Amino acid sequence: MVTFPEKGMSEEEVLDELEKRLSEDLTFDSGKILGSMCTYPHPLAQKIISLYMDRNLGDPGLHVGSRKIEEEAVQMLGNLLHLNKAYGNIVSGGTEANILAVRAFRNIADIENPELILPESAHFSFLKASEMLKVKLVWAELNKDYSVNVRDIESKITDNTIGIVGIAGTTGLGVVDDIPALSDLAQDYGLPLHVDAAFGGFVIPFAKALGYDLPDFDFKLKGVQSVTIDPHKMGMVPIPAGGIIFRKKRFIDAISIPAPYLAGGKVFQATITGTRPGANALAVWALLKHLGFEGYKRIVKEAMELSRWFAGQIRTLKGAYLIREPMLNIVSFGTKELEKVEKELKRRGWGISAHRGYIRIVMMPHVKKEHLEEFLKDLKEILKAV
Ligand code: 0PR
Repeated sequence: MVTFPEKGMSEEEVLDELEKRLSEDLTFDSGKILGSMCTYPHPLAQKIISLYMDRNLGDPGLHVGSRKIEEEAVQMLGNLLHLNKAYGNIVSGGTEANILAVRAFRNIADIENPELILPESAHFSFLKASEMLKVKLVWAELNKDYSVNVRDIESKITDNTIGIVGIAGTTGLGVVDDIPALSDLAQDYGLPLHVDAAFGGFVIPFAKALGYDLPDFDFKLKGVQSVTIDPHKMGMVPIPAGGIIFRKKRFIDAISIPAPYLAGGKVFQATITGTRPGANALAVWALLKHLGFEGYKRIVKEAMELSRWFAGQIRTLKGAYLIREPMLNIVSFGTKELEKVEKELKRRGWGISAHRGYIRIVMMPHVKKEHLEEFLKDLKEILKAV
């Protein structure tokens, strides 16, 4: 039984115990974490968190400066996504961002049996949204290339449809759906389109600038009404830092709850969380300012090149095969005897994720070629033995 401590331990003892206990954790600098969408945060962001960890964006009347900085971070993200004026918040992650988009669509539609149409490849955060908001999920089929089948989406539109979801960087394969076609469809039917670019939002703009051929996915497309874009994934900001960006004020109005007694007077909260970290929003602002478009482009260049190299290596392996050509910096592959291979890779200390019948490798900034070479050596050995 774990009991509430009667007497306190010294600071040193506590830190010692933590250090010992956390030796079980895999760390990003070990080079062993290959399947995560998070990474070691940028040193500047770490500094900012430790300086400003007392700031609470739930009470913006107290932390007026922090609130203004959050607002600027939202505007910068909006601008990256081709919006002149953005509405939104820095939130706890992609899950909260997706829930907020569904909530806005549902509240605006205001119908009895709301339905949301989304790709079979959508992240499980929409299951949470569905359960909490009582919105029925209508799943749309995927094409052979694992992008969503736009015609199948169209065939599923009914009077109960409150909106459509497209994904720019799917969780498993990093596939970018045909967002331009989804945007046209949404406009034709007068429906809002939400783009889940939790992962891709910090990759696609920079990859496009580097010359990679990727579809438009953001507010450039008139049907897109909201975008999830997570700084705590490829943005290199510490957890928690997600982003929800809306095209129009009416979406944020639809999810705003008054908190009139707070220091700021006329305060509204359009987030799920009440008390929420200001420091992470400040870190988003700081990293966007510090790295700039050029800085993120450099990070994405390395990640994209590494992905192409790794995909080429997998192609030459006997007993392994690519699920599809990578679009972003995610490479997923299947193997013979997948379960055994996965188990053995994990036993050898590799932090990988395997689901839906394949192993997913995410070329996050902490993943270097030498780590992948080690991984491939192990993989080859294992494939020979099974
Ligand atoms: N949308 C997409 C497309 C995602 O891939 C994810 C998370 C989310 C939304 C939800 O974001 P939050 O987890 O920030 O709420 N995708 C990762 C995944 O499920 C999350 C993750 C991150 C998992 C790091 C493991 C890990 O080590 O794979």
